[in-house]
Amino acid sequence: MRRVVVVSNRVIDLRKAPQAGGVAVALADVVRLHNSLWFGWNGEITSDATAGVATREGRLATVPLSESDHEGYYLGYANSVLWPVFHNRLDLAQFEAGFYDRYVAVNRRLAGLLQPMLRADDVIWVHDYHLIPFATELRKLGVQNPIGFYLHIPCPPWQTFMAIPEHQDLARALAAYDLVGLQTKADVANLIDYMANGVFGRIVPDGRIRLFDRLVSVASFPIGIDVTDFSKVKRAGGLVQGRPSVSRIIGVDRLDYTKGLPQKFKAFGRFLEKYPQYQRQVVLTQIAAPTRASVEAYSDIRQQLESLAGSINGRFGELDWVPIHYIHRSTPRRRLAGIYRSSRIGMVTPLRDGMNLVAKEYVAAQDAEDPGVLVLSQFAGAAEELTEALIINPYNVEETADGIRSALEMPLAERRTRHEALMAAVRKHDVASWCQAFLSQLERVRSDDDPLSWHSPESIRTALAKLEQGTLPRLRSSSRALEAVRPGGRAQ
Ligand code: ADQ
Repeated sequence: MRRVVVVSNRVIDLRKAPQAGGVAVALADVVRLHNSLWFGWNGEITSDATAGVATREGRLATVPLSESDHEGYYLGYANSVLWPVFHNRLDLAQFEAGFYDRYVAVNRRLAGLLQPMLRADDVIWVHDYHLIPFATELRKLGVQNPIGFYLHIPCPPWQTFMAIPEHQDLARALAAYDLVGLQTKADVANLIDYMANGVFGRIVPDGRIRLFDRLVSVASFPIGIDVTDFSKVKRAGGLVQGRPSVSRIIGVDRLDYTKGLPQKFKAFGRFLEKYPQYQRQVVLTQIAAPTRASVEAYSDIRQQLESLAGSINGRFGELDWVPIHYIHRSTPRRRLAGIYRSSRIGMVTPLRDGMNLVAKEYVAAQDAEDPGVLVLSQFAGAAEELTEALIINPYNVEETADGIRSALEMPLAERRTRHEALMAAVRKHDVASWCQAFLSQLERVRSDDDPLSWHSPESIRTALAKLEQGTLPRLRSSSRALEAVRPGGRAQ
């Protein structure tokens, strides 16, 4: 089996770290399942300019960042430009001079450190928005291996993408990959639209995109979880306000402005006001792990949330009941499954999210005989698969408040039917199949390197047949893609 070299911004040893974000959780599973090397930042900031790579058990290879790299690359370009723009928050983007140069410089340095460790038959899998230029930098060093890229966050509409001053450089950097993977079909349609409209990419009949001087494949690979981690779990004991008569709503999110936490609190407050019979009967437990606290937008959201929790608790609370139980701390992962299982509702209401693994974890942790209900934002990538959840618009406080009531009053038979369908979806795209699907597609696109001749009638017929058979299902969502491969469609 070929070695898989996984590259991500942050490498975390989950045996030691109590908590992590979604990317690290998924990659730890990938590394467990494959002959692999995981390369990236160890989370440390150092003043030692000569610090090199530290390896552990031949499977983890990590490097520290300098203060200025951390500022410009991580807090700056990655989290103050790409993160907000890709989540449709242009208003929060800080296009500061110097961020982009540092971003590229760190990618160059990391690529230079990885290159001597590579073997000729390695497959390289680069993860997320921090590392878009990574393949370009490896290619400059002569690396010919297959290199795939996976974006864990959403791809924005093409006009939003074009607001990034360096968008053309980013597109050129994406073209250095053999395969670009995204979470959803909607993301694929956005990226193809951007490539076609923003940088004149053209879809060729085998479904790839001719971008600058390269051919790149773009497809969706919805990420999943390790279901066995969450099934057969026991209900958590010792939870505050744990009387059997009290129904718990659980929220577990990093404290991020994309996660819709103020909207969730407002909707819960509105629910208590509109349906007073539920006062003292329901508690919202929100676990919000601290994250990127030194980026300004994150300290703002924290203040907003604390003030909202205080005002809702002050208004509705009683001596023996506090409506919102808010914890601004990380929780050991092994405790989360039991907390999910003890909760009547899982409330996952981001304003925008690539996928959202918490939604899948909540479903997997339920008792199939007496399952809870998932209330899910239509703007989470997970909503594309988890269609049997109660899907709400998180901007609509009234609708979300009513969703809470519907979830609490849902009859057992309906809860079971919905849970069965949700569980099937969670199992279908678990973390192992996500990984397998991406890596086998990466192998395939590389072995296909001598594609059909682009313009022959035969190649067009083949492409259309593939579309009809659903072999290229992801392109169906883009009308432009269809147009491009139809005889008489736009010029290639
Ligand atoms: P995140 O934005 O981090 O991930 P999410 O997918 O929900 O979001 O993953 C969070 C993970 O961290 C979950 O596994 C959860 O259990 C864990 N977690 C969250 N809060 C925690 C806490 N307080 N204590 C312990 N564990 C906690 C990014 C994208 C998502 C995408 C993932 C994976 O933003 O859209 O789904 O990557 O691709």
